Amino acid sequence: MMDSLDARRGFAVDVALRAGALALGMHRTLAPIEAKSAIDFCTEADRAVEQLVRQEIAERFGDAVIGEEYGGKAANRVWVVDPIDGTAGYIHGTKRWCVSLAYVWRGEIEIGVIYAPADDRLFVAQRGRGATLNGRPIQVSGLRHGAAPVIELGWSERRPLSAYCTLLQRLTDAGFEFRRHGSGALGLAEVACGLNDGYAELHINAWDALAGLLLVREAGGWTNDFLADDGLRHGNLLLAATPALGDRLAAMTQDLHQAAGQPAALAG
Ligand code: LIP
Repeated sequence: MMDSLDARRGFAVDVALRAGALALGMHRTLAPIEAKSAIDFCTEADRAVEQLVRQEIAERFGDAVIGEEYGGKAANRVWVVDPIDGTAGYIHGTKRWCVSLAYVWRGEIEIGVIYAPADDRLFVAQRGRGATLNGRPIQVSGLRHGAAPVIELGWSERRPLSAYCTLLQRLTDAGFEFRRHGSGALGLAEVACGLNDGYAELHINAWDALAGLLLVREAGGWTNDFLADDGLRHGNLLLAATPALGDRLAAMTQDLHQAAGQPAALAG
């Protein structure tokens, strides 16, 4: 299995780089977008990138795929794919978007790759073998900066805005700074390399989160058990941080996650 994991790691890096290049090239001639909701959109690039990744996985390994645009079913060997995470940023022409791929074997996240083509940042992690940014090892902040912790928050319509605002209040009461950038995958990658100290979202889908979760863990960080309660199919609360903040983030969010709505169904 180790050979197979090494082969899948190399494959994931290669296909993420090519998928990112495809999305970058398509931005110049982006056709009208499809609104999934008032704040959730899909472009032809989202679909083209996911189709590319699916075809390459089918031809090389034949593993199952769960993707944001075409859904899918869990299996012992399954890839979980967000073709463009940070779609709003992509549509608006910012650099804040990425391709996110995770490989899950028997319920464990074994490989995570996040590639942000617009600023050429390639994040790679393999379970038990560390995490890198553009080939260099990365580590969570450890709060070594000595300043106020910075937490990136994600939000979607799957949880009430009031719960998000309550969390903002709790963070500021605790003396934390907060940000929102619209890509959960990149937010997690930046926890892993110490550019922020934590990421929280009251509900997020597996395709946004799994690669980044492995990056944080392999960079010495703490995360919640996202895959519990069928998180792979239904999404879940997402918490990731430098270890010193884990318990505090959990205490600030558990009631908000449980109190708000039902888990979202898997797309497709
Ligand atoms: C995004 C997530 C982010 C969330 C956004 C959006 P998308 O995914 O990565 O965490 O806060 O609302 O869902 O839609 O850009 O693939």
